[in-house]
Amino acid sequence: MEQTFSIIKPDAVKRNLIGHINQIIEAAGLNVIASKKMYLTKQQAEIFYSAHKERPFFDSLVSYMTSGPVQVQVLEGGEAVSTYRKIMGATNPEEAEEGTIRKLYAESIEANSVHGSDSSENAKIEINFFFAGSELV
Ligand code: IDP
Ligand code: MG
Repeated sequence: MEQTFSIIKPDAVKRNLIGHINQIIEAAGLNVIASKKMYLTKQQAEIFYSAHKERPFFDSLVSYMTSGPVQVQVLEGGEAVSTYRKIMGATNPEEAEEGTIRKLYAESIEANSVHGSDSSENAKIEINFFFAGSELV
C-alpha cells in the first residue's frame, strides 16, 4: 500500500466537481483516507510550489491556487502515486489522454483541476504539510 497527496484545485471546486473527481479516483481502486476543504494562504501556496519559484508562471500559479477553496486529500492504494498520475492526465489538458481527469475537466494548463504528488518521497512531504497523522483514516 502506498499513499499519495491530491489537491482538487479552485477551478474544479468552484464547478462542484469534487464528487465527480472522487468517483474516478475510487473507480481506479484508490481510497480517499483523508479529505478537507480549505483556503490555501499565499505562504502555503508559495511553499507548496517552491520547486517552481523561478518559473515565469509562479506568481500567477500562487494567485490562482489562492483564488478559492481547494479540497486537499490523501489517497491510498497499490502504486498510488503512479496510478493517480495516470488518471490525472498530462499537465496540459490539450495533451491529456481521453478519460483522464484533466482531459475531462481542466480549463487550461494552469487551471488544470488537480494536483498529484510526483514521487512517494514528495507524497510524504506534501501529506505531512497538510495533515496530522491522526487525520489519516
Ligand atoms: P503537474 O501538476 O502535472 O505535476 P508541474 O510541472 O509540477 O505539473 O506544475 C505545477 C502546476 O503549475 C501545474 O499543475 C499547473 O497548475 C501549473 N503550470 C505548469 N506549467 C505551467 C505553464 O506553462 N503555465 C501556467 N501554469 C503552469
Ligand atoms: Mg508537479
